[in-house]
Amino acid sequence: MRLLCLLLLTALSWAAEPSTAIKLDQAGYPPDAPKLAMVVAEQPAREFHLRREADGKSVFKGSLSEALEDANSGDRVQLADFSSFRQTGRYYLDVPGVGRSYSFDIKPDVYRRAYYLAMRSFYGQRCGIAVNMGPEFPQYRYAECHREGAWHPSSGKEGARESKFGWHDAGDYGRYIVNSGLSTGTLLWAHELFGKRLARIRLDIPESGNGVPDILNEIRWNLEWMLTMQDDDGGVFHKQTSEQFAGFVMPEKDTATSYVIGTGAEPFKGSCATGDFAAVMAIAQRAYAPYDKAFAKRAGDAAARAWEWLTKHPNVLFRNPRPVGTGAYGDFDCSDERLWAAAELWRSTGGKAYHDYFLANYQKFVKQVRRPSWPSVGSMGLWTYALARRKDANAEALNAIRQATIDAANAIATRTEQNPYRISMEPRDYVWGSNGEAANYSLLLLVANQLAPDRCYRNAALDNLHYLLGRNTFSVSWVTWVGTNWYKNPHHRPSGADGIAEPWPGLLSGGPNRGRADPALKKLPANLPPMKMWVDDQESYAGNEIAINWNAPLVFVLAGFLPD
Ligand code: 9MR
Ligand code: 9MR
Ligand code: ZN
Repeated sequence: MRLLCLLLLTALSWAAEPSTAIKLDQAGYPPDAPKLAMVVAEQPAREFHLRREADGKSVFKGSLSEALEDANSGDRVQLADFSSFRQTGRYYLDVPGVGRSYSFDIKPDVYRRAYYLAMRSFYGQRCGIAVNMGPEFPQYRYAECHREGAWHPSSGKEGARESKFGWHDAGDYGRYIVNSGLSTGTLLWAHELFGKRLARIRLDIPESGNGVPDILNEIRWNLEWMLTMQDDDGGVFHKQTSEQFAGFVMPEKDTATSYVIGTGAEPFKGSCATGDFAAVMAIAQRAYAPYDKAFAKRAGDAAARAWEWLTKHPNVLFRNPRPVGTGAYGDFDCSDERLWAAAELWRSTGGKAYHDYFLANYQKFVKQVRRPSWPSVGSMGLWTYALARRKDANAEALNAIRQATIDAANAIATRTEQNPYRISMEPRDYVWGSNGEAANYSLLLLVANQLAPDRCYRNAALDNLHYLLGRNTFSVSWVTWVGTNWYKNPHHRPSGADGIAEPWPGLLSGGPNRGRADPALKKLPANLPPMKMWVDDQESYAGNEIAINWNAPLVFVLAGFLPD
């Protein structure tokens, strides 16, 4: 009898191991949102059950769609649609002949935990201060790092120099203004657009409880570093890193000098860095005004001085000076950074020179509205102009921006609805950091939703989030500690060097990279479809590194789907 019970129990789906053939958001779904899962099986399956995790009871039953060929992954995908089921709880899908899925939640604040971890991961990137992730993540800590700073010969100066503040860029310990700029700007925008709901969320960082929203407390750490990178003449140095990448050691064990690195020739500062800096400091000026007037003024003054420098040096490009081998973030065109700076400065101050510059230069960018990325921030400039809702705005410019954004969002939303995995990604989008591209598609859609509210934009934005949290060919959650089957081996020095098996929390993997630009990816079969070009291997810096410019749009999107 006992044996019989045991046999019966194991035959029940809730006792079985989850199958990666069923792909869904492992965090889950908000009750009022569409709810789709994907099934990729050798033999097409016919039906599915939604079952309560607690007792395996079927609460919803549906038919699977016919199988669709997916160009991104090469998978044959069937859809399980349980959108009409709205009851809060914890569930799994059971597909007869295939297996059961990972468990997931349906609830209004289903992304709250993911937001907390993803935003708090910036604290785990802090440079120049001891970091301790606290009782929930014991041993996840390091001592004050990279305090030995100096001017690199390429900066036109010499000698020692203070080194403090900022976030480590990624899996490496460099700090790069260009990438910091878009990342910090994106987070500041999350505060501006969704700040009411975010202000209540305590991030358990050293400043928590000081009366300032924690998202602003965390961002301040990086702003303080960016401010140290501005020269007396207003220009901003491109980056601060060691000459070469460190080995896989903890931050405090990387004792190489942290150099302020310049272009190697007059004027030593770079225009893209200075433009990003001006834009971000202009946002900071308005974001911090209610909390710290002196800091808001400091940021605003720094932005204005950076702008002045930019008018004299509009296109000084940065390339790594010899013998520097760290990240280059070498942009070819700084006119988009300058447009963004003009728009943010105008939005914060109403200054006529900024407005004139914007109006004389925005049209080129209206023709190419696109998701932002570190070398391409023109749309940020357009959108902030439209989101400013200032009385002195030019009606023609507003209409053009609005219409171009709606056109872009319509095309993306339509494409997303037709994609078997319900993602905005096209095969060519699987570049280095493709998961950041997916998140930035959602950012575009959520901004469009601000300018012209439309359910389709929100749904498509949410679809890309589902992809990142498990609804993909690997059934992997690309955010550490979120969902069940999250990836384990990011190219992230603290995760690799701390002696703890599990990686640091809240980190988004760079994602599939069709360019196979690292040794681990090169070991994969060459003809894999782009979505399959990924491996959970620490050696894979082109597919499985983490970076602040990928986590920032993730935070933005998660914030967009938190309840008010
Ligand atoms: O760790 C580095 C990572 O942050 C960069 O994105 C990547 C590409 O620039 O380079 C990584 O460093 C590798 C170096 O380029 C080559 N030798 C191995 C290093 C660590 O894997
Ligand atoms: O995100 C960057 C990607 O767009 C580039 O193709 C790649 C190679 O230049 O560099 C990426 O940025 C890395 C930076 O150079 C160094 N820190 C880690 C970044 C993420 O891999
Ligand atoms: Zn550091």
